[in-house]
Amino acid sequence: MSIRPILTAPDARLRQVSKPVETVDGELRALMDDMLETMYDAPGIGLAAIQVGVPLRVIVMDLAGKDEEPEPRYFVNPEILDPSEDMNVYEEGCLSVPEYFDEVERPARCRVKYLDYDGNEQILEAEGLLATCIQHEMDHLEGVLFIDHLSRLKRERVLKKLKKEQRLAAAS
Ligand code: K1U
Ligand code: ZN
Repeated sequence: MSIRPILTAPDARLRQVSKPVETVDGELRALMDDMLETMYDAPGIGLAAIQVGVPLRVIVMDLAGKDEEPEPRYFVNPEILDPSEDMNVYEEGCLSVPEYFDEVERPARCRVKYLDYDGNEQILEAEGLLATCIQHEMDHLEGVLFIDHLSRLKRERVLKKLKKEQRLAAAS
């Protein structure tokens, strides 16, 4: 297993639409293992494959608290079914938009159809942070970042700050 570098906005690769996985095999499981290790190291509660530069429809998540047993979740080719009409607001962050958090409104509940780590089809009823996080990660598969849900003014301010930080880091 290894920790992979996480892409940071405004890297154009984060805007790609990820492709469906054809087979859940050893190579894909190695990618999911690396993604989970990368997510734990960051640390974060979710990660989409495109955030480590791999344009495949794969997500890992773990919402267990600091003092709880790890509860890794793997989603291959996830699809959102029946998003609820009632909405929920959560202050989101993103490992590809470091050190910025803001409120995003999303459906409060949804069902998710996906393949698990072994390639078996599963359906999950999601609500609360699980629903928020899965929708945030599904956005990554479409090349969408949580800052795209904010006003243009806020988004441009965040991107300008990130570009400046990247310029300064490259010059040092
Ligand atoms: O970049 C990502 O997609 C991961 C992101 C997931 C997420 C967070 C909050 C709402 C929706 C989706 C993160 O994990 S940001 C870091 C974070 O939230 C966190 C880090 C350490 C402990 C607890 C939370
Ligand atoms: Zn994110």
